[in-house]
Amino acid sequence: MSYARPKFRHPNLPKNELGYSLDYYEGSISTLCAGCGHDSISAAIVQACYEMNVEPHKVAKMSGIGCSSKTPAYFLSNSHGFNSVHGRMPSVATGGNMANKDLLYFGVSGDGDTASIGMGQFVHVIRRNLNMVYIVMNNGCYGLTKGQDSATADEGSKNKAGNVNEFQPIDLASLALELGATFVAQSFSGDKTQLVPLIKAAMKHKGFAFINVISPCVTFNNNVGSTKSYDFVREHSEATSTMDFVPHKTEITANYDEGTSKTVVMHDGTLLQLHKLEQEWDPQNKLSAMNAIYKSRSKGEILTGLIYINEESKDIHTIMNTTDTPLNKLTQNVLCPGEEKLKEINKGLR
Ligand SMILES: Cc1ncc(C[n+]2csc(CCOP(=O)(O)OP(=O)(O)O)c2C)c(N)n1
Ligand code: SF4
Repeated sequence: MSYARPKFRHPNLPKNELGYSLDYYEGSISTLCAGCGHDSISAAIVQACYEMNVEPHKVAKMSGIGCSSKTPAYFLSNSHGFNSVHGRMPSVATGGNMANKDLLYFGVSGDGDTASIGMGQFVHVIRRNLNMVYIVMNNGCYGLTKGQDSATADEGSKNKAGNVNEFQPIDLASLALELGATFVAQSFSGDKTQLVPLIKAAMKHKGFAFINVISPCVTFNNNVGSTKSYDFVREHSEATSTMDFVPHKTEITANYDEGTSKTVVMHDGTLLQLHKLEQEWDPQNKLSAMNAIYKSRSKGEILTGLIYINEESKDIHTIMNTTDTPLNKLTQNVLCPGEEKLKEINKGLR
């Protein structure tokens, strides 16, 4: 069941460059549990799309199954959406993207959806560098099916029933890095200041942009002993840097000291300004990104922020040399060379 929002809005609400106010980017009223981290992530997506002047009809929201995968109903109600099968979102997104590369693909998944049933799909969508934003709303449990431990639950972490997880977790950020993801970030649902610029940068990245967001499940995994609870994450996260996202057309006025900040120029000229907390941090160095993740993990901390970016990234369409015109817009006379041409081709094969 979905609930409609009241239509009335104050006429003087601020508008973006397209003339839309923030509510134009919202979805139905959420039916998730009050306080669920996933709702904060939906709000961050709404904010990022509003501030980036995204045309909602040029967005495709893709998801699998889970509380997390329900969230596309709660943001961008004026966009396209496909709520697919558990763990199968990447292949549906790949199909959509191959047919129409002109849309902005937002994939939303859960740690169960991605790290268990969907793992095979996840690794291949990274390998292919599909041009999409892929957000995992990671709560370390299967929220929708009543809180069983997922494959990202930390070893020694306690669930609500008091059971301790004995298995090693799958670290999605380092796995994504290892598989060649060209944009890897990590954040916390309760940190909108960090999450919104990360989503904006991910939208601008040409290739697979992965954001692993720790998103506490207030109903089944917010207890003492859980490493995905609000308290634990607030006390144990360490940021790589703080960042500003500067759109292409905006004059750069921010001052920053050389040696403590780094500017990453994205393929369309937009800028990411990283204000480093760690002197040696270089988000374009994969080895240092790997090291930083391992270092944080060994201290029992969660590394947040932009962990890695490769601006030389070649997305699947560049690799496959597809036509500039999206495949779904090619007409029959372009696709079919005609009888005479076919005869000629066939002759050459005899
Ligand atoms: C093929 C299939 N297997 C199992 C299920 C049952 N199921 C529904 S959601 C879910 C896990 C959800 O966990 P997660 O992806 O972490 O999302 P969350 O609900 O925690 O946001 C499972 C196992 C299903 N719907 N389909
Ligand atoms: S069960 Fe957990 S993940 Fe699902 S809506 Fe409730 S708080 Fe969120």
